[in-house]
Amino acid sequence: MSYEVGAFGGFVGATRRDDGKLVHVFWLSAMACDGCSVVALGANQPRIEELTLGEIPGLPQIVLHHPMLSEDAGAGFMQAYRAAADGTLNAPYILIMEGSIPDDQSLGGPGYYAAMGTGSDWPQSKGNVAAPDQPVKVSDWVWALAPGAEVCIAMGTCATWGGIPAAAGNITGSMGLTDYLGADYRSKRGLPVVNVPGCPPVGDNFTEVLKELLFYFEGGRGLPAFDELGRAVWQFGETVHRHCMKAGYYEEGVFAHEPGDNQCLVEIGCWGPVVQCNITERGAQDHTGGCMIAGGACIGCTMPGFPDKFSPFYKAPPGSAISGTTSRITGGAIRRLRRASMANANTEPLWDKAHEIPTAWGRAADVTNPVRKVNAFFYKKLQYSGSVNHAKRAKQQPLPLSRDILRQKGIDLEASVPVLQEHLITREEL
Ligand code: FSX
Repeated sequence: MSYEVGAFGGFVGATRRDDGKLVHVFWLSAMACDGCSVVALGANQPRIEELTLGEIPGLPQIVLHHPMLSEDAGAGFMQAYRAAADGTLNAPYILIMEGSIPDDQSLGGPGYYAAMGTGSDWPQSKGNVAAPDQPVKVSDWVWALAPGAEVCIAMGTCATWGGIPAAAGNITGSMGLTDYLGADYRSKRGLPVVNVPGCPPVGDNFTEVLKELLFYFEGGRGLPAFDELGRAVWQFGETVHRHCMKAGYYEEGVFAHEPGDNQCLVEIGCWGPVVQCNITERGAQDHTGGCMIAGGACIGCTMPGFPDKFSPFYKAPPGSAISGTTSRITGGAIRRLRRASMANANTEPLWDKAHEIPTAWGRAADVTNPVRKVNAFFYKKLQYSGSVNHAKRAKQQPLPLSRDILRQKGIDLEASVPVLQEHLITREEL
């Protein structure tokens, strides 16, 4: 029996595009917290809706079959899964795995840890895996659907490397999709499993990979660059630390004492320097949020070793003792030198010449300080060597005659409200 393409429900609200170009996307969920579904719904580069409505030029419309998002339920919902597993879908499809896959194939009976549909939804061409009224293991759907898929995408760390359900002490024998399908697995298009790790992953990382693969399948672009573990190179080729907004603190040897502190979090358990993840440049959602931006240490959730190899959480990684101490020594010296340059750059050439900073905002820098003057002299020598010396040019400028105009006009400035009595922090004290 064959089914007309587009006869299945799919995503709520999707109408069929005129050109009839469709790719079905089958979502399977096993040992998961549903976080991956939530972040996929929050993605916006591209949005799931843009894909399901077929709004991206050059891409086919996708028909998303998702246990929680599809209009259909029960046997109606399972109809498309059955056709795909049976080879009668008559349309290309992609398999998305959310959550790790439990070792329930080895239980030797009807016992299961994660199931979807019943035996009556299962294609008999694939053998008999469950009685008509009994649940079908998700692990059965995976082995039945993976070989015919254009590509299998493991969504989230549970699906990629096993994640939390595969942590030490678990009783389910859970594993990632790559482990379940084995080293020889290739999709219909010849691709090993594509991995989008993160617990949960950045939603945009998933929709972006899906979009790039669809472009590739359509012949519009070459195969996206994936690393030796099937991760998108442009998403996971850099470490958290390299793009972290707190990395400058590390460089200057300044460290946080507790979560939420503004400084580098490495001494309170941040693994960012060795973790491959793009959350520091992409944010959690809509280019906002994300672990370090929210003051939280990186606990390595995108990495194959997560969680066991990154525990105990919030204890400084052993390697940070050496790198942190080195950074304190070298970074501390660099920080002081930078502060001196910063103090110099924080004064107008006019103030240097007039030997005063005309501000009532607390204690401004003392431009007459001899140490500061000597420092500025040598700094400028180096800075302008081989070029135009703007410091000299600025010195030759006459002082503006209308400087300090209120005093010149005899306006009484003593009657101000005393709001500035509190101690203001100067830049030198930062
Ligand atoms: Fe796993 Fe997905 Fe961690 Fe959750 O559903 S990747 S537990 S945050 O998000 O599978």
